[in-house]
Order: sequence, then C-alpha cells, then structure tokens
Amino acid sequence: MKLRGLFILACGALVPLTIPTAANAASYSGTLTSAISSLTVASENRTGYSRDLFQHWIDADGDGCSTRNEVLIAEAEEAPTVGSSCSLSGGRWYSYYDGVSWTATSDIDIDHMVPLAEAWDSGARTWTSTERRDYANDLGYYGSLVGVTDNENQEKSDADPAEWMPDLQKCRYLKEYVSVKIRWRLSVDSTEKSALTNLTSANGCGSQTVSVTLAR
Ligand SMILES: [Ca+2]
Ligand SMILES: [Ca+2]
Repeated sequence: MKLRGLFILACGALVPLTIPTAANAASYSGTLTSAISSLTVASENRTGYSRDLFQHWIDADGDGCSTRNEVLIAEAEEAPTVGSSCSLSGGRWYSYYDGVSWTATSDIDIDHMVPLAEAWDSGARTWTSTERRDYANDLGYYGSLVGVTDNENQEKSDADPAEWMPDLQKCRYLKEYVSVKIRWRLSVDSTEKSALTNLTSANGCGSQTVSVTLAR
C-alpha cells in the first residue's frame, strides 16, 4: 500500500511538466524609426483614472527594499550603504534629464518613464489591478523607472513627449519612452506619434536601436 501511494504521488508530480511554459519572453528589436512606426494610434481616455489604481513602491521580491529603493540602489553612481529595513545612507545619483547629481535621496524622484496617467490613457485602463501593479513597479527593463531630479519629475507630471521633453539626452529619452510603450503594448495618440517622429528626426536618432522584452 505504501508503494502504491508513492507511485500515485510520483505520477501527480509529473503533471506540471505537461503544462506549457509561460516563459515565452517575446522581445522587440528595431530602429527607433521602425519602433515608432509600429506603435498603434488610438484616442486616449482618462475616464476613471486614479493614481491609486496603480499600487506602487511595493517590495515584490520581499528583500525589504521597496521598488523605489531598488531603483536608487541600481542607478547610484556612487553606491549608498544599505542598512536595516533598507535604509540608505551616503551615495550619489545622476539625473540624466538635467545633468545634475544629488547626494540626498529626497532630491531624487523615481519617474515612471511613461507616466501612470498616460499609461491609463493608452491601454492600462483595461488591465487587471495586478498588471497595473506590475507596470508601476517594473524592474524588468531599466528604462521603465528612472531616478531624476524631483523638480524635473514634477514638471513632467503626466506629460507625453508631445507635451514635455528633458533638456538633455533627448535620444535616450525617446528610445526609453518608446521602449516602454512597446514593452507594455501601449498605444499612442496621433499628436504623440507625430511628436515622436519629428523629435527623433530633429535629434538625428532614428537609426539608433530599440531593444526590449515584452512584459505582456
Ligand atoms: Ca525588493
Ligand atoms: Ca499620449
């Protein structure tokens, strides 16, 4: 009887192997010009939006560090000391939007490259709360969350590139913005698509490569 029970357990353990793997990490790679062309144009709709619908700065991996602190640790140009409860001391951060370095974490905001409201407008309004939480805490692509001068983040607010661009590194910004739109299968409005096309041309970055894994 004991052997029979083990046999049944062993058969049961085989069952998951028959389930197809979900880890089909699709990706996109192409020039920035091609990437912009590939974006779907749709009108945007902010009906029902609330920032609270995107739970953020969670601790997805349970290591005691929030998503905000994970980004600060990953992006530091001079590493901080990580203390108990993931308190950070020391360290220095460079904000590429304005070319300024900071030594106080209070001067750095973690910017959602495609703002939460813009994501809502362009597709996230149909997502589940889990998908929105994953989006708001996306550590799977370095460009999704970026540490920048707090005033820059506040000035950008909910804007897309038709409405706001950083003063510096416009090509990097365009590539990372477009990459996040592709990664999360977000649409663009027609004004935004024209702005992306024109800014890319004006800054001479159309032949640069966009390479990103898809999150959904
Ligand atoms: Ca964590
Ligand atoms: Ca838009």
